[in-house]
Amino acid sequence: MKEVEELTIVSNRLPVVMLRQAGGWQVKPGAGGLIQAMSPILARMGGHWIGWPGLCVEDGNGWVTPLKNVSQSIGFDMDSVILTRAEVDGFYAGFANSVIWPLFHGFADRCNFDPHYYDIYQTVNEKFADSIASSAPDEGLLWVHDYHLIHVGHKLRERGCTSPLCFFLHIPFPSAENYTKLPWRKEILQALLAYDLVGLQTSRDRDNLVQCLDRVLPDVLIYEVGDMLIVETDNRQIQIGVFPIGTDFRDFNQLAASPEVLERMITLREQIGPYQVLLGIDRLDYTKGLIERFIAFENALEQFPDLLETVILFQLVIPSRESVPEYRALKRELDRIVGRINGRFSTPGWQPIRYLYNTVDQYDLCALYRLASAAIVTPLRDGMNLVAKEYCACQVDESGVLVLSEFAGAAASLEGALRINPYDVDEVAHAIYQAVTMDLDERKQRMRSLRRQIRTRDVFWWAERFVDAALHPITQRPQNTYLRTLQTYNGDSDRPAAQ
Ligand code: GDG
Repeated sequence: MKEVEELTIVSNRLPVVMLRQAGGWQVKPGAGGLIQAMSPILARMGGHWIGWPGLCVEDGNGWVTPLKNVSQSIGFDMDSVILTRAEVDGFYAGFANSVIWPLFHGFADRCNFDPHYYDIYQTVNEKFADSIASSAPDEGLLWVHDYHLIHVGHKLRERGCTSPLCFFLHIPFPSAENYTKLPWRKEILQALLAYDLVGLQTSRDRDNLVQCLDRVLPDVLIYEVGDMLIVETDNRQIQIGVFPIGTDFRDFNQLAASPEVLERMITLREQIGPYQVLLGIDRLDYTKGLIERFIAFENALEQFPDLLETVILFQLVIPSRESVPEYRALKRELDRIVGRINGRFSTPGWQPIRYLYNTVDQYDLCALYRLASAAIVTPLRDGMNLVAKEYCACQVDESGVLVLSEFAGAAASLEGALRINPYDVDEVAHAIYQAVTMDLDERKQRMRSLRRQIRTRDVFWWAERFVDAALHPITQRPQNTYLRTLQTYNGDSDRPAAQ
């Protein structure tokens, strides 16, 4: 990583959110997987971050100075791309979160393929490209993140950029069966091929991408060199690699053992009572399987009466995409189900679900991770899921159990978790029971193994491998070129992550 002269990160959101308040602007830290992952990388390597600070042209000025001040205190520069309210609606709520997000997570029936959204997506990606062209250094590494900005590389190429461009997709890549429903399936793949390196979370995602290339752009040549796939088109070579994202293990581990976190744990324990805690932490999203999780917990309470008045499910839901009507509807549905389950099982001194719709600071986050006997991570589909890894990193006494969906990217690389199918509420109910009744020896054995894997493959390992691949591209086609064809990638892949 030391070889990089200047690193520029580009993502839809900056790691801060600007909020207008009486008398000025408040700068709050942002939450989410991409921010948790990239902040320590930039803080360690230096460089700068280009993104949207969550405000619109219509919100007026006055935010530049507070943002610059924050840049100085967090150790890297930030440059803002400011959008109009109409752009935010069409690009963010529209194309990004009503087309790509559901489609790439396998929920094609939730997509709204409005052509207008695609036009605005292009316009906003152009705005990002303009901002990069005017503020990023000519030398150095440009690393674009995630599904909001797939077209940025292509727009930069249109502006004459010849520097290396890299892209990492934090969410899954869908099976060809799902992907090919996209009206802009050709354009999106062509845009991806404008980068020099495309990184994906799991080999399933990579295999899916190859299937899609094979079907939609059959003229490209695809071959394998070591653990990389190379795509050749228009006399260019594009590397495609698998880079499972990690967490900042040492930081979480240290923080979890700190006196501040111990103090928060004592307070939380007083507030929660003497019950075993099952923990869920998720952004508000239908992909996270929240409704299915609550129903599985209800199922567990029905089947295993010894859970009554001994165990609680503590669910933290981070507000997300509140401008998208579907997310507001999901929030109402969650409120209703929690109310129903609590109404049904509560006793005067015990309530089965503690549900917070809010964010907490890093100390409370670690205190919750440490306090919980088990983390219940049950997404229906997830690129990776950092909550699963952070939970283990905070288990300094190695006594927690991880219940993990086989449809999370994390399941492909974590041995020691109780793997479940999140749609099978009976199986999840049994896993919950197994987790709370597991003896200490087995807990420790499983957690020790999980922590070893997460410590070795932390977020710096991830970034180093990615940057290394970007700086040392494979330029030589091997003698015996091994073509990837449909025979080697047989069958669409919406299957669970392989172990
Ligand atoms: C995307 C992909 C992939 C949550 N609540 C608070 C808080 N968080 C932080 C957690 C964690 C992050 O948010 C959530 O990360 P996930 O990975 O679980 O999910 P997404 O946001 O959907 O992330 C995902 C990820 O990108 C990285 O590639 O793993 O699959 O969907 O880091 O700690 N942080 C604080 N307060 C909270 O209340 N401080």
